[in-house]
Amino acid sequence: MISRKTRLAALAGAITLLAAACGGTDQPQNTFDPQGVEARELDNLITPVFVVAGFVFLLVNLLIVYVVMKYRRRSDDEIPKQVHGNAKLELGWTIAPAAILAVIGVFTLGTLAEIHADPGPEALEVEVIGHQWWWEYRYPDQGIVTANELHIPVGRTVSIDLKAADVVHSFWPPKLSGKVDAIPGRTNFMTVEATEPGIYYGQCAEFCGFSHANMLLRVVAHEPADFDAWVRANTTPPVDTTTLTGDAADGASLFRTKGCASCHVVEGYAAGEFGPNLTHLQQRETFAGAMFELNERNLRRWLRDPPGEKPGSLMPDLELTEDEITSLIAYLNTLQ
Ligand code: HEC
Ligand SMILES: [Cu+2]
Repeated sequence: MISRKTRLAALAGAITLLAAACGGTDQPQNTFDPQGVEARELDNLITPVFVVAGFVFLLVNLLIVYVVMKYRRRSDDEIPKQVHGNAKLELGWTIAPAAILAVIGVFTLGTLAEIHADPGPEALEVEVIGHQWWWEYRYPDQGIVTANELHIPVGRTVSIDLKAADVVHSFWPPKLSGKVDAIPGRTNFMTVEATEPGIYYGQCAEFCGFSHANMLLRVVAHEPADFDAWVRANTTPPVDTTTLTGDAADGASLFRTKGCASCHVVEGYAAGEFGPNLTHLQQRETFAGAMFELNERNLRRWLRDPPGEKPGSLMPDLELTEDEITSLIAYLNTLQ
């Protein structure tokens, strides 16, 4: 038998560990460290509600302890006082929580209205599409289609139309906003506005299959001028494949013969719509659902065996030789 004291100590230890995991503001996905307009609105609701809930929690638990101590059986033949109902008490503990919830409800509706406010004509429109297991970002006004990293300017509302290509996903950059589900066949709506430049981490927050845990995302917030530069880099005309030579030219033809072109778009060269658009691949810092840093070493490992690097990945192992991979990487390097 494990003694009662040991069990209590173990429980206390576990709770302390759990609580410690929530602390600190240096954690990249800490929802209690809001950095965006929407996240701050949510935080302004959550913090007071949490204080009230904490107070109720303490009160209820103190009362339980008090009642347990006061009315405990003191001897074997003692029968506690028998009571049946107490109208005053019962009314009290029905009305008090109802009143507290009503107040919280009013503030919740206010916050909902704030975060669902019409973003206005100045907003940047982005379509965010969840795929198993990566995020696609489309900027209809700029004509950009990219993946993994959502680039936005600071100080401007970003109006997001949220969709899903296959199953339900959930878009969640905790420091910028709450999570919103991406559901096949419908369009959900959310807004995001970063107040400081920086990289904000997030991830899919709705279990969506084998590599759900590897469906990461990044929101990169730029000063407006830097954002414009990013837009220019991602709208320059794509490489003219006919001008390539050597390994890059071999890679370009392998891109078609090995079937890459049936799953990936490279503007003007390949029109597959299944995987991420690769037209400006080199503008990204990460790939495969922001799981890997984009560099030659990681790309080589990826092309050797995608499901080996990312369990369940829907890009198959194409059994490429090392030489073919070298050529393909030379070609991918031209996708600036
Ligand atoms: C059956 C469709 C399919 C084929 C064929 C295919 N891919 Fe992919 N590719 C995908 C999918 C899906 C992903 C996203 C995988 C993930 O993140 O889980 C992907 C991801 C990638 C990425 C990372 C892009 C990013 O931004 O995340 C690169 C680079 C890539 N593929 C290159 C290639 C090359 C080169 C070939 C040909 C040798 C190829 N792919 C063949 C479907 C395919
Ligand atoms: Cu997902």
